[in-house]
Amino acid sequence: MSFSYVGKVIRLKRILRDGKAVVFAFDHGVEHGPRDFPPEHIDPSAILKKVVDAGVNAIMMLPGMASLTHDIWANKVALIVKITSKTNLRPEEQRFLQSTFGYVEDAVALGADAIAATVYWGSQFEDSMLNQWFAIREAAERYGLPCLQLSYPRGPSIKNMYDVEVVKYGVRAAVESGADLIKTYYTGSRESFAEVVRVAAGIPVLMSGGPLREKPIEFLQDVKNVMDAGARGVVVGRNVFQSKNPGGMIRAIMAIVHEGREPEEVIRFVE
Ligand code: FBP
Repeated sequence: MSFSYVGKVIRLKRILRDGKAVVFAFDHGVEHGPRDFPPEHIDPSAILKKVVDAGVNAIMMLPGMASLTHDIWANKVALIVKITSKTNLRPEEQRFLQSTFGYVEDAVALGADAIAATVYWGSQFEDSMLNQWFAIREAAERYGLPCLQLSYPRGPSIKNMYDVEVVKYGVRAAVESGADLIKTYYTGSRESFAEVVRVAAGIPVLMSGGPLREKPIEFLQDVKNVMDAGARGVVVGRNVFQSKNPGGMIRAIMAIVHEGREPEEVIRFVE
């Protein structure tokens, strides 16, 4: 067995302890800008303390944020370092491209358990993003680091990025590009998401959270649906840090993902 294979297996297990995971996504300061954060969570340590205390499995952050907040999460949760990003300040036609936002070596130095990188399948910049993905994957392989791909079909020719056929295409492309974990969009129903899981052919699929749902129970229902469809968990940001009760949301999501509980049962954690 190669050392890097063993490293990957060990690190994946730190994220998917029982084969499933709840990951807190916290890269929005760059992807959307600080206006995404409610005033009480402008201070990153405030929200990170809440999600860590609530027992989240892993946090996905850009390198600078991981460095800044290490005293809060270190040795308590797994760390996924995302090394591609973009701002919404760039011209609209350039937003279907993510740029290098750090290196695999930065993630290694920070003690990461996995690398994350986005691929906008269908973008006019798909070719550059694939070059970036394979460079990242190659370096990560050397260090025994699993790669999570944010498989996001997006571009001028993609009319509906939540369409099941489009999401399936992106997920299958993620599998064929060697992703170890795949994060993608919810397709709106348990049945359609089961098709997404099927095309992943055994590679763990995690649901991407999306914009804040009007009522917390609606998001919890989405989580239940994807878990029933065979997903291995969720990567959620806004539905937690924009919630009135982020710790309660994490507890409720954890109970659905790890214990198979019903949304109606766990909504009391949030209310
Ligand atoms: P959310 O749960 O807030 O949707 O977070 C998931 C995520 O992929 C983040 O990692 C990223 O910052 C954001 O969504 C990207 O959102 P957008 O759909 O605007 O590109």
